[in-house]
Order: sequence, then C-alpha cells, then structure tokens
Amino acid sequence: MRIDIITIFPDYFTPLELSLIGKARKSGILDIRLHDLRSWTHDRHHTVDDTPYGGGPGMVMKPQPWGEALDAVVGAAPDPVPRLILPTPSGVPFTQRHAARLAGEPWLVFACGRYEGIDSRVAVDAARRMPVEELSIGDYVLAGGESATLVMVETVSRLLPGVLGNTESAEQDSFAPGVMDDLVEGPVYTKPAEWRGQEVPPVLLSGHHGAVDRWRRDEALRRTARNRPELLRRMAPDRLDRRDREV
Ligand code: 6GU
Repeated sequence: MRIDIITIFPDYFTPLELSLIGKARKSGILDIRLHDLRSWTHDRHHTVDDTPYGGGPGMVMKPQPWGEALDAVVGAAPDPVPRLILPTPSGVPFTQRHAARLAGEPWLVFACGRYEGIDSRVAVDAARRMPVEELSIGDYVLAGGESATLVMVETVSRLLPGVLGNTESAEQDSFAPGVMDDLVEGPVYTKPAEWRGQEVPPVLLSGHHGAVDRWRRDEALRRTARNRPELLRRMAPDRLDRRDREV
C-alpha cells in the first residue's frame, strides 16, 4: 500500500520509522511518503494560512498550496485512483470497520490541516478526481490532523498482510469484525503463574481450548458491560448466545 501524507510538520511522523510500521516500510509492504505543504508556497514567508472570511477567531489554511500539493502528489489522471482522507474533528467517527476497508485500498493520501481547518473548496476540488472522506478519531479537539493521521495510519497498517507476526493476530482484537465484533478484550496474563499473591485464572493453565475460549468470551462480555455498556445495548440480539446471556 502507498500512503502519502501532506503536512506542515513532516517531522511529526518519525514514529512511522519504528517498530512494525518501520519494518513494513523496509520490507516494501508499506510505501509511506511525506510531503511538506510549504514546498508549494511561493512567498518569502511560505504562508499557508489566512484570516477567515466572515470573521471569527483563528486562521484558515489557504486553498492554493493545498491545490498544488494534491496536483503534484496525485497527478491529473491517477491510476490507481487514491482515496483522500481529511482528518477533522467534524468528520465521521473513525472505527475498526473504516480501518479494515481502507486496508484494502492500494493508495491513501492524508491531508493534515492545522488552525481552524482547510478552506472548504479544497475538498470539493479534490472530489472531482478522487473519493474524499472526512474522518474524526474521537469527540475531542486536537491542535491538528497530524496525530489523528498517525492513529489512522497505524490502525490501517497493522491490518496489511505480513505486518503483524503470527503472535499478534488482529482477528481477536477488540472491535475486530467477526467473533469479537462489538466487544472489547478481557484481561491477559503471562508467567509467573503466581505474582504478589495473585494467581492466574486456573482455566488458562488447564489446556482445555474450548474452556479457554469460553472464559475469554465471558471476560470480554463482562469488561464490555463495565467499560462500554453502549456497545452491548447496540449489539444485535442474535450475536449473543445462551451462555453469553448468563454472564
Ligand atoms: Cl481528525 N483532527 C483534529 N484536529 N482534531 C480531532 C480529530 C481530527 N479527531 C478528533 N479530534
């Protein structure tokens, strides 16, 4: 997968050189390209923002550098056609479902806004050439789209074939589409079997895989009820079996 990131802070993305994503880039699974928006400015001060029409606080990102940046990065008739992601607190809430869908795309472009956002005409102009999605990572306001882009790139990247090792399967993750859909994961344990007076739940040492699976599902249901009750309320009734209802 190719990912282009356009930002006024390319240095913000050095974490993408580390760990799983760094390895995926070295192995060629991931081709991440960073672009400094200011390289498409033409004035001495490399200006990317201006005052908002209609007044009000803060500054808005000018359309001109964004238009030229997207022209240069995407081209006139791209093949394949990339998907443009606009991280914004006003966007659709980003979920694991979005991540799974985006992981199937060949090419994503992230446009990181700062200040009060990007002049709205940029998204309309880009949509003439490619699908555009406005996505938010949660109900709080960040100083810019960079950290939200890091979150989305990491979430999508770990779903790409070959990025996670066998020990770190994405299938049993909290929110993973499939069996654990709409549930958060329960507690996990490693050696020693006793630590500071606490024993590991004996079922995990029993070797009975069926019993272990059932215990994990019970614990996931309990933790979901405690921390995310709204997830259980919206869950389709047919997704709970008879044993689930007893938990
Ligand atoms: Cl994507 N951007 C900004 N600036 N703030 C956010 C956000 C995005 N998602 C939640 N808050």
